[in-house]
Amino acid sequence: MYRSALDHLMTDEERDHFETRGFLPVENALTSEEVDALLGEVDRLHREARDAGDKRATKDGAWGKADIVGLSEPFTNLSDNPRVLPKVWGTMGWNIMLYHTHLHVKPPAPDAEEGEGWMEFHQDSGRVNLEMRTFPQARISLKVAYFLTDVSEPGRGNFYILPGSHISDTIPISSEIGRDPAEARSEGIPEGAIPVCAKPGTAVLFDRRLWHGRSANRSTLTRKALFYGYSYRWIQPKDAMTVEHLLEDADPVRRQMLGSVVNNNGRYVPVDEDVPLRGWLIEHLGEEAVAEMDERALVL
Ligand SMILES: O=C(O)CCC(=O)C(=O)O
Repeated sequence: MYRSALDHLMTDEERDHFETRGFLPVENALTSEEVDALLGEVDRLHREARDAGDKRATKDGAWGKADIVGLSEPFTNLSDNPRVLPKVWGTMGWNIMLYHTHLHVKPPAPDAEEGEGWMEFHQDSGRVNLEMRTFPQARISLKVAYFLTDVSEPGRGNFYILPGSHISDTIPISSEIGRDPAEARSEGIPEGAIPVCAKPGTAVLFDRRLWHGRSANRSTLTRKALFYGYSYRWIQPKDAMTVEHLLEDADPVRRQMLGSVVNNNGRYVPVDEDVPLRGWLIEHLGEEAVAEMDERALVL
């Protein structure tokens, strides 16, 4: 873990924003070099998918791919991004790991019919939303959206959110909860939903309970974005998390983020080797700060 992470600890103001609104933008989460390298990787994978005959990976088609973290170094490096991970542990504590990653490419569709090109509003985690019968539900995970292209104006396929909906007991729209969201029409946008506008290199953390979707892209720019989901270590990964080949050489905190465990019991009752992040935080911030973090994790 880079020491520079200590310069990006979550402030009380940021925590309050995340807790009350359900999301937190982090500008300059990526350097322009990192953005370029990630764009290169996204374009390469898109090309490879097209060459392999993936019908969705056409020039004009929206295309996505999951389980990207182990596919190349620029993707792997985001697992413990020192400008972002401190915000994740700042809200969830140290017993965390990456449990899902995906990328999405959304080309312009200027000829689409009015209202087309949306992704249904949803909360993340499918059946959890049905089977966890407490209101509000527990957070249990969050995602970090990385925007690689300029979505600083609406109409560019922006990520859409309903601020505050993560702790509201009302379901803002009729939706088939527990199913993966599909492409939809814009009729299903809850009142009060807003586009997230962001420059390339911006990260946006969002609570998995936050109602969100993806909007139509009527601009001339293809939108390219990455999504990194962090959960507690006792959750099942949402994709294959193909990372075995990275573990031997990974730094201990990165190994934790990639989901390495000594044994399954350590997911629930971790020993030091399971959670090097805890040791790192004690070393750099002290026992008291880590105890405070535990207190916070208990109440949220
Ligand atoms: O691509 C987007 O803007 C939304 C992605 C999304 O809904 C998700 O990761 O759950």
